[in-house]
Amino acid sequence: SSSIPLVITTWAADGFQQATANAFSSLSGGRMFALVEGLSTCERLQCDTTVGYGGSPDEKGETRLDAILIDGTGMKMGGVAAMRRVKYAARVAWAVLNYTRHTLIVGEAATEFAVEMGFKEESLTTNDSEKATRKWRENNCQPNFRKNVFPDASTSCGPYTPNDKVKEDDDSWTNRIDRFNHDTIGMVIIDSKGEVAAGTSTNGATHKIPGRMGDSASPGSGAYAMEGVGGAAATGDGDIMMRFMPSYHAVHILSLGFSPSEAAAQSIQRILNVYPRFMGAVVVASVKGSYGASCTGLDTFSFSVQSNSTTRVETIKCLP
Ligand code: SD4
Repeated sequence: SSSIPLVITTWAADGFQQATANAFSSLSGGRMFALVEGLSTCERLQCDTTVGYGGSPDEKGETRLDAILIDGTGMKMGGVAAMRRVKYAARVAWAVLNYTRHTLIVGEAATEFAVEMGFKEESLTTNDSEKATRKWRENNCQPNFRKNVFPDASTSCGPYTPNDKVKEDDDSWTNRIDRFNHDTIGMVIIDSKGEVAAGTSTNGATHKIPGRMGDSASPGSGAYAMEGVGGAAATGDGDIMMRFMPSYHAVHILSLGFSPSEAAAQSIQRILNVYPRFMGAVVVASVKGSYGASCTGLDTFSFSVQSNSTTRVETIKCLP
């Protein structure tokens, strides 16, 4: 089916469906407002614990947030990365987009900017994220994003013993990280005039090195939107995916006249050619309201989509 307006969102757990529904019902406030409402729904609900506060603690046990908003019309963009101590990353991204001439603000300074803009500063740590950090330290800090054996002053682990299940020459998450613990919200919106917006929000990768920025806040990687063409958003192994700008790539393929599903598949395949075991998915929508997705590293991938009064879930088989 293809009709507009349309909202398509990575993943399909309840929170992601609610985010889709909230975005759709907020469209009267404009596509960018709808996008922020959608993404911040997941931040509030801590969708699958991988969006918003209290999820994916870094090596120090702290949660940091990445988010971006892109308006295909006029190519407006705003985002934050590795932002500490502020819960609503998509709303801070909105402030970057609307109240600055910048595109991305990162780290500690993103927190300062947010506070200046009136956002509340608070800890993002929860009992659950503390427990995850404690368990990780008890497990000799495995899985670990550090490749070589060297003292890690930032944790109590000291020099760590590489997990022998880990193939040290493989950069992908597949061997290191719980496959299901990475469910960034990525959303593409086509409004009733066929204008496109896309964005993401995530707390990134569990036990990452503090300050690691993933794909989600990176233009062209986590999301992309092109006026008159469509938009895309990605989820998965961000450290790998951001090397390929999969959202930009998918939208580019779409602009050549391929279908959204074909554009998504080509984008995923290009990464697979280099990293045959990465985990990731891309959702794509055209300004006409056709949509599709592609994935790898999982058997199937489910996404949420809405173009009439009900939010539906679709499931696709992933590329081998
Ligand atoms: C990241 N891409 O920070 C995010 C995580 C993710 O689904 O998408 N999870 O690497």
